[in-house]
Amino acid sequence: MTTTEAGSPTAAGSGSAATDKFKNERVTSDTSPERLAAIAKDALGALHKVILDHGVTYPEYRVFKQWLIDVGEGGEWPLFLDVFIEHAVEAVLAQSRQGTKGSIEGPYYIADAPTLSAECELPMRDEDRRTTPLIFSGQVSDLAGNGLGGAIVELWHADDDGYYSQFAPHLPEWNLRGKIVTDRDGRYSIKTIQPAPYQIPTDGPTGAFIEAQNGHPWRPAHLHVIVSYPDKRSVTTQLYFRGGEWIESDVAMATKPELILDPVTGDDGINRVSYDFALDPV
Ligand code: MBD
Ligand code: FE
Repeated sequence: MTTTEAGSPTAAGSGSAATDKFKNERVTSDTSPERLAAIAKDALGALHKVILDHGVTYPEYRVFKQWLIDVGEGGEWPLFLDVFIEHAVEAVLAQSRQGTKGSIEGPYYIADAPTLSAECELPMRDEDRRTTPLIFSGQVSDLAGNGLGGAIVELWHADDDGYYSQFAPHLPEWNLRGKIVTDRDGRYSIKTIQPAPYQIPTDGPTGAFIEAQNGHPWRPAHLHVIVSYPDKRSVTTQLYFRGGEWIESDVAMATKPELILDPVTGDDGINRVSYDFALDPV
């Protein structure tokens, strides 16, 4: 992973780490040749139409080609695709579900985080303890409201500086990541901290793409979750914080009104919020 002299993570660092992680998955899909041909025809056709409608020039075409090469060499395809494309794929999936609303996974999920019991604290550093604590509790149920004991809540999020463990070299391996097993009623209560908004790294090709069109590189503060249970459809989603900066202008277009938390700050300075998940049948 790349670090600057100050030890802070760079775009090349987080980008290529996301690429290395993804490459190891060796994904497949059973798409037929006919379906692929239809999608490819429409995808290229849409791009051809944009070129004609906007009168795209040769210098612009060549800059585009160079930029595509830079995204690949910088290892930023997972970052770029998950920020700008994934929300549309999630919208397709959402059409077939009734339970808790999903959202995009993003590039920073890591499977096999440490298993934690229903009432737990995510792994964190002393520095994290000096930021705003958050107790996130709730229940996992089926669509009829029956609690699902032994359901798995995988939770991962950025720290108060906006960095994810395993994508920023200064953080312990499993910092702010956990795989929580719900109690017999499907409940959980997880102590963690308030995450900060996430800034797309500005020093790589994804950041250059945003900057070149005077866009902003921010996502609102969020928690990532995947909730699963045998013989139920798992849900991959994100939870945001009411009033949080960038909620109305998420660069990844991944917020939904149903996914906004309203934490209450206690006299002890701890933010508490409850959120329940309902899983669709398979
Ligand atoms: C993130 O933290 C994220 O959640 C997404 C979707 C893209 C980039 C960084
Ligand atoms: Fe994220």
